[in-house]
Amino acid sequence: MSTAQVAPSRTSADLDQLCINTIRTLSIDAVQQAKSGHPGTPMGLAPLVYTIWNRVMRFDPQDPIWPNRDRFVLSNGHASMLLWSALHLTKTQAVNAEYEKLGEPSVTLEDIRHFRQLNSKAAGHPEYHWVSGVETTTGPLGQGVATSVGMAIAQKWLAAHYNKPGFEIFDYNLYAVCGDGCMMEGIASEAASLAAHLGLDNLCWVYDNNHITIEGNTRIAFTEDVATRFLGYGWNVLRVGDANDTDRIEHALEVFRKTKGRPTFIILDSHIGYGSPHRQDTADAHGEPLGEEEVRLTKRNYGWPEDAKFLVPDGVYEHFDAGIGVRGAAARQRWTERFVAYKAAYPELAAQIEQMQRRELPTDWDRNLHVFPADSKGMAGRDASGKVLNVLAQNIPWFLGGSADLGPSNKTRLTFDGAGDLQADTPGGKNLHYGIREHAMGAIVNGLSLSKLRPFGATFFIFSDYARPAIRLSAIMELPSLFVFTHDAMGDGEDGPTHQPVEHLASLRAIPGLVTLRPADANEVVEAYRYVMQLRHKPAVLALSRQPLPTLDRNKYASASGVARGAYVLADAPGGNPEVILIASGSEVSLAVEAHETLLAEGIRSRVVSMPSWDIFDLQPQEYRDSVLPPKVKARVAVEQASTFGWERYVGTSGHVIGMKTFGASAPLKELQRKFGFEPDGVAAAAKEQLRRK
Ligand SMILES: Cc1ncc(C[n+]2csc(CCOP(=O)(O)OP(=O)(O)O)c2C)c(N)n1
Ligand SMILES: [Mg+2]
Repeated sequence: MSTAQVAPSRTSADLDQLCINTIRTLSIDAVQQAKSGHPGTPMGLAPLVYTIWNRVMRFDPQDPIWPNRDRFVLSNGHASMLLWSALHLTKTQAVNAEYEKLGEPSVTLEDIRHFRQLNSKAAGHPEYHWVSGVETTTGPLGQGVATSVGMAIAQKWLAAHYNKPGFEIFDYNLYAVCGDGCMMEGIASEAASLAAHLGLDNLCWVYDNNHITIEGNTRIAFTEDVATRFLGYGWNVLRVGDANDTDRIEHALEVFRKTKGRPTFIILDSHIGYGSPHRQDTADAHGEPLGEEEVRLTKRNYGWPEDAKFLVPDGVYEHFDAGIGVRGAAARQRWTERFVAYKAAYPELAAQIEQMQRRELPTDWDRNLHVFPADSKGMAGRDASGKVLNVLAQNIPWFLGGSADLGPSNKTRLTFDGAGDLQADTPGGKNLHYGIREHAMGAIVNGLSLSKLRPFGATFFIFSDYARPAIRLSAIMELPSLFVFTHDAMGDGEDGPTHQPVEHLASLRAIPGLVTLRPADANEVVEAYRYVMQLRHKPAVLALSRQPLPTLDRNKYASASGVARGAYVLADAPGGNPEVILIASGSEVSLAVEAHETLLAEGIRSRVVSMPSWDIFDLQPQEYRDSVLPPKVKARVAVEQASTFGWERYVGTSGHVIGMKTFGASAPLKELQRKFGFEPDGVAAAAKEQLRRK
């Protein structure tokens, strides 16, 4: 049915209400059917989502990856039915991982009928890589809003680099919806503070001020003045007193779009479970189905057929089509024409945009990467990293990043001409200053990455803990986010146990899909970067040393290109028939090499395996893995200045692990190495002990 056929019998306001109630009832029915999920918030926020999508957002459902689309983030991810309804009713199209349109809807009514069931696109929470039209995975409260700050920084960065007079290639806005939970989580505060500092006037958060969380009314734990807090950050704070008033919502969103120099925060007073006679304004509306009888009563309240399930009344699809459909298609059409002309005028810039969208790298992206000569004094991992970062950021125009206030220690500063600082008045800078906000940094890196830039964030390895939830999400989302963590072990000895990572490698290695690399010398650092830059759908963590590590003589030992296989034979017994294997990563590799030389001199056939990455090694064919760690050689010693947790998988139950079983201590590194057994003699002795027991 066309819009023209529907319109005469109903006013536009009727149709608005019909669409809003469709979102509500789809959500109610889906949760009821699944016997699991959150009906109340979609019931309260349906008018908001309707207004953003159908009246305001510049988004073409026919092409959900159009680069200049407005982005919508549902930070209160438990209200996922809002998003599934919006994607379904707008007939947003599916796109695959290779950015090809599949000619099918992203979310079908069948998916909604199977809400929260295996293989349904309507999953429990919005999942980025799984459903087209989901801009970021949400569920852990606070992550969505923090990620939206990264997206907003990215928009400004892209505009600064690619917009030209007469060619507004990037001028999109970011809308994030959040609830009390997001407001309480610290990450939101970190991100909000930075967003205002950077004057992100392309960013609008709408706060669902419904006074309800799981345990009841927010008065039990959350009584601060949120408006004053955001005014303090420097946001433009607006209030809409009635979540059902779509005109007021639309007006507030208009004020947002006209506001320059600061982000906008809209406090929306709403009622969770709106329209449910016994559940409205109660915590029960948050997390459980309404129940059959209450569903009926609620539908009666909405003037909805009481027994209808998953009903999309005539005129609803058409009304969305006439709203977001027409507006989005026209906007994309105009942009596409603009881009054709832009391509003619600025072919190189246009080519960059196209490569970036496909997550490709420019040709010669790895030119001028260093080859470090052998040097027994060597170089710290962080110093080698700093040199490599400066090459990569020049070769890859959209590579950028920074540190959480530890740039001088992380050696992450990009120092070449034109790199610049990213600030409110210089949004195209390549050096970000996240401030001491590791958690928001992780989410912002993800937001930049979702916007197709190649970003990195840095801090001490110990503080990866402060960013871990965002790192985990980068892995779930399959984003090529890069985390550069220095001071990877006890290298900052005197700082003591609060600053010495122990369990961090094990903990990050346990995250599925995350590549964790701990390079052994300057050339391994180069190869580690070469590997991670080629990842299109995986995040990576680099754990780098603070202290100098000898640069190994690659004429004598194997090439560092073995890093690309996760582990490789660095030094071997004559003839390649070892009786004992020493496995190490990072700073302990040179230690293992020293022990190896001693053992060789004593006639013991040892092999050294440098193992910068478990994750990459585990991806290699069995044949390769067996060639590096021959199954018949049971005498094995692993050395790593980190928790011993998990090393059995490489040394076997009879092997020996020299690692950390306690926290470290405050003392000069040399003394710590002695105290905790990280000395060549100890490694050699462990190898001999292994052989004796054989
Ligand atoms: C980091 C995090 N902690 C806890 C939860 C579990 N959780 C899901 S929803 C929720 C309550 C959220 O309240 P609010 O944001 O006000 O949402 P509303 O009930 O109003 O929809 C909690 C605690 C979570 N998803 N993420
Ligand atoms: Mg709430």
